[in-house]
Amino acid sequence: MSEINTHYRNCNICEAMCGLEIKYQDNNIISIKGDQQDPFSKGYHCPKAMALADFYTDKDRLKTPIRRTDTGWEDISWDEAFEEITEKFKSIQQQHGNNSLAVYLGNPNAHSLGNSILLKPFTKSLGTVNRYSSASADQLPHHVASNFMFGAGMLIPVPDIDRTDFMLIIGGNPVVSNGSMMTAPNVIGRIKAIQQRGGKVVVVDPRRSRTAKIADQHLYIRPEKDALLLFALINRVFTTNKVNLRHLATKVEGLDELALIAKQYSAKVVADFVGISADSITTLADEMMAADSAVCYSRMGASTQTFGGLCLWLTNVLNIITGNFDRAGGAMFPQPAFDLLRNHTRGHKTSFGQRQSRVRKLPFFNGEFPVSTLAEEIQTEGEGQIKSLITIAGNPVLSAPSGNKLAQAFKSLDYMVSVDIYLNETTQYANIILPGTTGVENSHFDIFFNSFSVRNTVKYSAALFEKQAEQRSDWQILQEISARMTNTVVETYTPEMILDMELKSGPYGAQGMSLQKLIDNPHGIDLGPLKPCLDERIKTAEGMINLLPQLYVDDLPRLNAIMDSPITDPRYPFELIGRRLVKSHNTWTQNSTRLVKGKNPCTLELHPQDAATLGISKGQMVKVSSRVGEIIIEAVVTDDISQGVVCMPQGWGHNQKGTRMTTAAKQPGVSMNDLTDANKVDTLTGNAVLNGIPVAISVA
Ligand SMILES: Nc1nc2c(c(=O)[nH]1)N[C@H]1C(S)=C(S)[C@@H](COP(=O)(O)OP(=O)(O)OC[C@H]3O[C@@H](n4cnc5c(=O)[nH]c(N)nc54)[C@H](O)[C@@H]3O)O[C@H]1N2
Ligand SMILES: Nc1nc2c(c(=O)[nH]1)N[C@H]1C(S)=C(S)[C@@H](COP(=O)(O)OP(=O)(O)OC[C@H]3O[C@@H](n4cnc5c(=O)[nH]c(N)nc54)[C@H](O)[C@@H]3O)O[C@H]1N2
Ligand code: SF4
Ligand SMILES: [Mo]
Repeated sequence: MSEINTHYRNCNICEAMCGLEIKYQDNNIISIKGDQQDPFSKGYHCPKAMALADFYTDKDRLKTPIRRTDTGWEDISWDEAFEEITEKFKSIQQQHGNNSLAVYLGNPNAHSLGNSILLKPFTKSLGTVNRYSSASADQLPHHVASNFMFGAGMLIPVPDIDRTDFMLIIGGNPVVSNGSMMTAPNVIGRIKAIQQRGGKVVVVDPRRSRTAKIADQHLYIRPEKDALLLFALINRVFTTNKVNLRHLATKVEGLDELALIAKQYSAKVVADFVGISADSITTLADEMMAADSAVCYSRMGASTQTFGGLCLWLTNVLNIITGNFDRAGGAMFPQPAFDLLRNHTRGHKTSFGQRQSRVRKLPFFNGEFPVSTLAEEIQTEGEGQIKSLITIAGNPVLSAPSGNKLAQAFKSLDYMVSVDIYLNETTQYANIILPGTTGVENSHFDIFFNSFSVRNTVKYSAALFEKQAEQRSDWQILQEISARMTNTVVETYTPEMILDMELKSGPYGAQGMSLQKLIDNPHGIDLGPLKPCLDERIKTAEGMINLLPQLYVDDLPRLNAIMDSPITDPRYPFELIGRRLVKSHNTWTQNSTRLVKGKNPCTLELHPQDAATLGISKGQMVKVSSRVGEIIIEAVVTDDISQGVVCMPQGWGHNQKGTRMTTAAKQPGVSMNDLTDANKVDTLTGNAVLNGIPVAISVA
């Protein structure tokens, strides 16, 4: 046996970019700890990091291509797999047109250096416009707001959590999720630091989440009413004449028109709908305005709902008009070493709505159609119908709304391929599964999450273990398919070559930034706190912030309609919201033995009064039904949840026969997305609605 060695890398599971110190001997991981010398995470990590060792050794993980046959799955060679796949894709495209081939991209792509770089040329080589991803079941409204207000969808303002004096968190639970569209390792420590320096943290959520529990104040809100709350806060800024644009006074368009619109939404007018008293709303606005610096941060609960588009626009507006934009302690733009906007010119024409989805006419944006439309695009006959599909690192049968319907749609495809490490709820419908390398077998660099980071930092991690002879990386798989689809030779560039070029041409290139520099600094390099940089970063034609893009104005009648006549279907009197769990990541980490043990965490929380009315007690099995489906789940009675609202975890439902995730199957849970409804979307952005789902509850 050889000696024990130490390897440093960033964890690639969630957005927090925690630095890890891994002790290993030969090909065995001995321990995984937080890297104390990582300048950003400083030793912090969560329990999921340890699962990197489990994914590496997982016996269920696929290492070679497999093909579905009438009698089960068979191993096939890479060459045979590539040959069959490209022959099928080409012949289906020849018969039904290029767009009959679709691509679905899941969340781990954003956590992979190779995929982040290769996916663009890959999808181009397929010659189809039909691209879908988990982004439209997630953060799409953030990108739409940035696109219309700042001129680029990837120009995301991030809360300067380390310097703010007042943080308003709407629909986010960063203590559990470790932050999202806000890369901040040890977010719990950073929140506590706000309090220690005399600041205040307020959480707006229909549930007393773990973040709400450590906050200074928690306001229970009715699901999907955040746009009204945000308007009322903005209204208060205008009616008290406290608009304070600071250095942005000459950089903002649409202020007067916005004031007129906001007039309609006083705290008094919205209070009953929102479920928060008018006094509490005006006090919240006054406290935010009085703080030396403040920031409003809205996340999943605000984005994956019927008014996600409006919520993310209004969040930016609130930060701007209270003087908390592009300023320390407010919302700021990161300046990443790998700058996704390097070649993005000012006044770049937006792709939003350039096309519309074929069946439901939902907007195309950033090269994608909303995932809520995928099932109908497969199942609705006619010109442009999807006939074949490739999924890459995604599990939409469990992660997309109306997951059941999507499974039916996948069954009806002429041909399907999945690039994935597991035979799971989605990939079981593929004709061929191509397994990439994962986790510690891959080199790593966070292209996306450095762009959403609360501090400018940069780090590269080499692969810890060589892949085995029969294995291929995801990016190599993509390169091979591209070459065969276009009848060209396989490209010879590697993700590292592109990374090095980008680092050298990026904002720190002149100071010697390069891949070699990062290899020489395995703990990462701190590039300092966020700096005001609006003039440098903004991509609108004239360099102005557009406070009032027309598409939001056009969407207001939809918001007003809920005040005129709140739509409630008496058959479904409860509203279902989701939750994330500390020890699971979306749908795919549940095969780790150390993450899935102990009590079944897939339970339905309901308020004691609702439980009493329905005759439900703790531990009882209940039936939850929605317009699209029903599930049976164990009840937990708790006043953490608002009356009339129920809550269950997302990412579960590993109970399907055709899958091969043996650990996950021992504690399968049920899928929340058998209840969510693909027909219920934020029609402005096309984003999925995953919260506020009307449901009925009864004893099972
Ligand atoms: N009801 C409800 N639904 C939700 C949410 C919610 O809050 N509530 N959240 C939404 C959000 S925010 C997201 S991001 C989406 C996620 O939606 P998806 O991305 O579709 O789901 P994941 O569970 O992330 O699926 C990851 C897939 O990638 C595979 N995988 C893991 N690592 C690798 C790898 O290195 N290479 C390859 N090729 N495959 C790999 C896994 O086996 C799995 O099949 O779910 C959304 N769905
Ligand atoms: N442990 C763990 N960490 C994760 C993940 C995971 O699966 N597990 N997934 C990762 C991914 S892909 C993402 S995108 C991020 C998401 O990160 P977050 O957005 O921080 O995570 P969520 O738990 O979805 O938080 C949403 C919150 O919104 C609340 N909510 C629901 N409906 C409403 C509403 O109508 N209004 C308001 N105001 N609040 C509402 C919910 O109660 C919940 O507390 O987490 C990432 N981190
Ligand atoms: S918080 Fe996220 S990045 Fe950090 S160790 Fe946990 S899963 Fe990994
Ligand atoms: Mo996500």
